[in-house]
Amino acid sequence: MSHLRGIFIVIEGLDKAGKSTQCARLVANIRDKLNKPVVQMRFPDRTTPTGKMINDYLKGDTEVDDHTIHLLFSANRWEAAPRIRELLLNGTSVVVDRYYWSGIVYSLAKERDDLTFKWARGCDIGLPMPDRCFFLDLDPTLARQRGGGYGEERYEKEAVQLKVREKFEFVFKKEDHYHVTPLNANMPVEQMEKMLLKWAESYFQQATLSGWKID
Ligand code: T5A
Ligand code: NA
Repeated sequence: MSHLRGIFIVIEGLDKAGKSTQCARLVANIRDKLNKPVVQMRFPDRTTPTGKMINDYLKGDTEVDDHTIHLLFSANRWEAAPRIRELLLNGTSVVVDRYYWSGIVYSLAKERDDLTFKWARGCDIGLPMPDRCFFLDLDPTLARQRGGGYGEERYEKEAVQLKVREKFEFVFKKEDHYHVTPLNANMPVEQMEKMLLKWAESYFQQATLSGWKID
């Protein structure tokens, strides 16, 4: 029996851009309004062994070499890759909170000559590619004011966030731009939610029309 495969959506952005809020709403809408099976995932997934090491690093409880932590973030995605592939092939859509673009830009923001784009991109080559990545773009001075301000985690500082935003721009220009739709995240939650739902709806329609099947 053949069926349509699931769609793979990534939500990217700076800290506090509204990614988790929108992922949860999009997943609920795909499930309840579009009646499609869907699963939500996030990176880093702090529950796995690599995720626990990442969590300790982000909390500032441990120091980890810059290349090593980059590889751990990447490994954290590779661990989940077989499941993502399997879900999509079985017709379940997957909505992911952060993906390899975050991996690249937070490492490039460290501005080390020996941590290049090519190196940072390399270890994620071969991961399942999303059908679409929405980049929630928000000025860090506005992001900072959301939800009671930045927390205590390693990158939650305005200077770091400004650098990260610059790197997102650089990376989206460099490659994969056709996979990425930048959205101005300085809008009410419900408005952004509607936009993302509309996109998902039209994508499912297109997939059905073009008979986007997997045996
Ligand atoms: N990292 C991650 C790497 O270095 N390498 C990698 O490979 C990866 C994957 C992980 C950290 O690790 C780094 C990046 C990060 O620094 P995380 O667990 O993903 O961090 O946490 P954050 O992304 O920092 O999560 P946040 O919760 O801070 O940001 P979100 O998810 O973008 O924002 P959200 O939805 O939780 O909303 C934040 C606040 O704003 C409000 C919400 O109610 C909440 O209070 N809000 C809005 N307010 C006004 N208008 C809107 N439209 C709003 N939307 C949400
Ligand atoms: Na989040």
